Amino acid sequence: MSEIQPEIERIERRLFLRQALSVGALTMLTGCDLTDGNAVDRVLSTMSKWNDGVQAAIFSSTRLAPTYAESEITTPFPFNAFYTEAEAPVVNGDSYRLQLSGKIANKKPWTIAELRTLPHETQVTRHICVEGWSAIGKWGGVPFKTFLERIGADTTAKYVGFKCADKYYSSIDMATALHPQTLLALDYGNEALPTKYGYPMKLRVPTKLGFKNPKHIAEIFVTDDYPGGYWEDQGYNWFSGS
Ligand SMILES: Nc1nc2c(c(=O)[nH]1)N[C@H]1C(S)=C(S)[C@@H](COP(=O)(O)O)O[C@H]1N2
Ligand SMILES: [Mo]
Repeated sequence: MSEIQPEIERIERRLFLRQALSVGALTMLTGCDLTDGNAVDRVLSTMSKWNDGVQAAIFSSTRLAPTYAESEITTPFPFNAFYTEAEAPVVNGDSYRLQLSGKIANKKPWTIAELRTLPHETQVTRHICVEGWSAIGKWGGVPFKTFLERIGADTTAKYVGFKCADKYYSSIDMATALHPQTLLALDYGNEALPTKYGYPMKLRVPTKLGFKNPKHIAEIFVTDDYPGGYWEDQGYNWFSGS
């Protein structure tokens, strides 16, 4: 520890200097002071998009999110959405068909029963919401990589997008879609997802923040065109790794 201490101090000092510089640079480069809200927003948005690239570059497709013991599960697991729990969409499981579009070879819609014939895994992981809470839960479902391969998704494409029954939408990078812990979750605990947690299906992505875990998925699409998302389009950082 004693040998690496000066090195740590050096790095901290450099980070500090660089941060101090970037605030000044923001004013200098843009020619606007920090009271010009729109200009500042544009700069921050550009920085956030640049940050997406950095996060994607350092994202490791093999590094796993921490997993927990069942005894550590948060009970009751919190509900969250852009509306109240009573307003969560009630999806009819019998008539439900998961729609597929974009760069996918076999776009045949899937029933829930068909999805349940695919390989099934469970995970106990932590969900982290930008609103300032986190909770440990248990989800079960089909490894998303298995599903993408099964439908003949073009895994060289850039994005996988999601449209939800409640008009929510989101999208993730292909590397995250193929990550071993990314799950097309059909279950919460040992039972089918209840309405509040996203029946009949949500994407569980423990390597990303909560808002990148779409519930009530109605359609999945594969594309090279940036699809954005409900919160992403309001300024939340798109990559949002956890
Ligand atoms: N369809 C849909 N999915 C959604 C949301 C939403 O409003 N609608 N909210 C997101 C946010 S911000 C969070 S924190 C989690 C909450 O999931 P939970 O209710 O299972 O805790 O769902 C995410 N997925
Ligand atoms: Mo969230």
